[in-house]
Amino acid sequence: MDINQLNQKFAIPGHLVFTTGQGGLTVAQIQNKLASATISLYGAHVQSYIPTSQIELLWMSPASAFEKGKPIRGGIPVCFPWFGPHPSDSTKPLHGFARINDWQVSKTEALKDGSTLIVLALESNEQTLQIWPHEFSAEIRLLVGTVLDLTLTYKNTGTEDFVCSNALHSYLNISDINRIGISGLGGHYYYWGPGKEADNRQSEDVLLISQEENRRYIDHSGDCLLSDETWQRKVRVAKSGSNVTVVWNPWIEASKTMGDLPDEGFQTFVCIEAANFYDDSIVLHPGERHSISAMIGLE
Ligand code: TA6
Repeated sequence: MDINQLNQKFAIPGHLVFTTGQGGLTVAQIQNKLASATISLYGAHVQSYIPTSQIELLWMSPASAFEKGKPIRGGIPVCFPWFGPHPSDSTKPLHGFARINDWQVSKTEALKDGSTLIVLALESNEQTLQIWPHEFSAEIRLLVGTVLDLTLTYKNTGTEDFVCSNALHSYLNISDINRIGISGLGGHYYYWGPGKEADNRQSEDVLLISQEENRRYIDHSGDCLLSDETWQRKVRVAKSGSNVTVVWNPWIEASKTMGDLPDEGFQTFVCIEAANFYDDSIVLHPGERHSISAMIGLE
């Protein structure tokens, strides 16, 4: 569907309109009494979420490509059906193919509480089956209100079991990496980056970041609270259907290796991601489904 057709079928006056976004990608522009958001149909990717009268909650790289075939750097990439490199074939796209595919709009709705819902869908097709030989249907429900509420649900529509991993890879906008703290992770064990064992344990209650971090906390299903001293705000990242939480900041050296991230970009974001990975990868029998959600909002 082109933008006119999308607007005829799914626009909601006073809530949602489809427009051409950066790089010519089609976006749903949501503006209601509670918040505004920009959601790209490419990747079902939330690019921006701003509660009314507040500063942007998500971080977007000024050097992001916004080009089909490449992931958008920032916002909330949807990592599916695998997280990180493909387990056995490193030529396959990092973090799966969901974030580099076009999703279809299946529903929009203005809710009574003033929030706006958009539901996007992706199904296995010839191209996905070549990369990942499993039939599936996936939908992502994005609810834009006082909280940004995302739920990715995927179903095994094939005849064999499949195993997958996933993440809602939120890039959170911060004033300064040296002036934030993340609580909710104290006492939990984590893998560090590609490490083979979750043999690190966070002893402190509040995580401060002063170097590259790539922590994958296991058995963690609770909330994280991101406190920003300069902006005097706290952002809660709550989740469900996820037992792994990832905290990532590339810091100085790794940032230099990423073409779509300015060298100093790491100073103004931190990723706190709801994930299923490692022993918490999801096995689905034919006909089964699983959902993972993230709820991001100000305290
Ligand atoms: O979630 C952390 C992570 O897996 C890191 O290892 C880092 O590679 C990051 O995601 C970004 O991945 P990307 O493929 O978007 O460059």
